[in-house]
Amino acid sequence: MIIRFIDGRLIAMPRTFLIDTDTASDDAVALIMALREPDVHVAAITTVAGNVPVDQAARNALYVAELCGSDVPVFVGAGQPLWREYTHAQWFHGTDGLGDHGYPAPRRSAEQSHAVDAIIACVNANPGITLVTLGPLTNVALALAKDPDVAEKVSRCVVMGGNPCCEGNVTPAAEYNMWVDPEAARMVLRSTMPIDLVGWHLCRGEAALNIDDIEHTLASATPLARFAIECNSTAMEAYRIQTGEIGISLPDPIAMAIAIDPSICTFASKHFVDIEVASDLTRGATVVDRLGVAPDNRNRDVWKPVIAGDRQTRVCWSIDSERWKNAFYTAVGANHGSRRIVSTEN
Ligand SMILES: [Ca+2]
Repeated sequence: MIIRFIDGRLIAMPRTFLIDTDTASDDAVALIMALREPDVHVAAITTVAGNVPVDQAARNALYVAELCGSDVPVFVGAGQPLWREYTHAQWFHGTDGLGDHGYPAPRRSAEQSHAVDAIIACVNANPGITLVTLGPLTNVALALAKDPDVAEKVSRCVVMGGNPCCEGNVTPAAEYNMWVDPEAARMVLRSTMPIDLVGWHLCRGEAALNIDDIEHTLASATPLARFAIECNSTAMEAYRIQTGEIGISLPDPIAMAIAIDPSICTFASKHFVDIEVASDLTRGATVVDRLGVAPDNRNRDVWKPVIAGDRQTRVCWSIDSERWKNAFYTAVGANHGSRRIVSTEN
């Protein structure tokens, strides 16, 4: 909540969010969290090719908005990465990105404007806005290229993406959002926007919804609770095959929870961060200067473009899983009694 002094009175106003998404199953839950949060006004949703093709992403975003009773405008953006061949992740989320349960077409259509122009217009109309990115960074990179002043008008950019100092999920070296369009990711991370990086490592282990959490969610029997679990059915099985962990891993909702309540991130630190674009082996890898050696003489030339801006990325290393899950339960109407997390580790 933002407190403004208007006409001699203190007025509490919701914060304004702009969400860029490749709307698949975990994005859908993240959108529910933002659209259902009383302290947040979602000014626009922009869609990008990623987990699913961009038109499917827009359709899914419109459907989720409809479930939430929201008429937020949805814009269609880039249909492919800046230079790379597009690679979807329908193997993880289902052909429609929502587990292929035959959800009906949304009643509304996407807006006519391109998402890149919508980002520029929305940021200029709402200086100080919070930008939350849940997919490849193609749209945001294009917006920054077209209007560099956008960077200075965003007060906080929460990026779901990357694998800081850990394994990747789509290659051994990289997380999907960074890997799909590494050049765009590099452009955004090298911009002057204040970035909070929420990597995929934060959605694993006890942060994933386990069987008890899923049953707790379904017990509430709200349409949003059922949808949130159901649309992630394919993703749950893909996650089991990928990691051996049984549960629903929700990277985008965790990023959204941190965007809404920064204190859900329990430990973060600022570093120079760059994305690998040259190597086939490590394409899209998130390189974090965790020990602060980038400015040293032996590294300075390679890191010069990153260091030159003197803008460091705030990397989130850990979260409060109990509070994140309770934020999720509240958003989908399943908060019938707060739950304590019981570790399933031996
Ligand atoms: Ca996503």
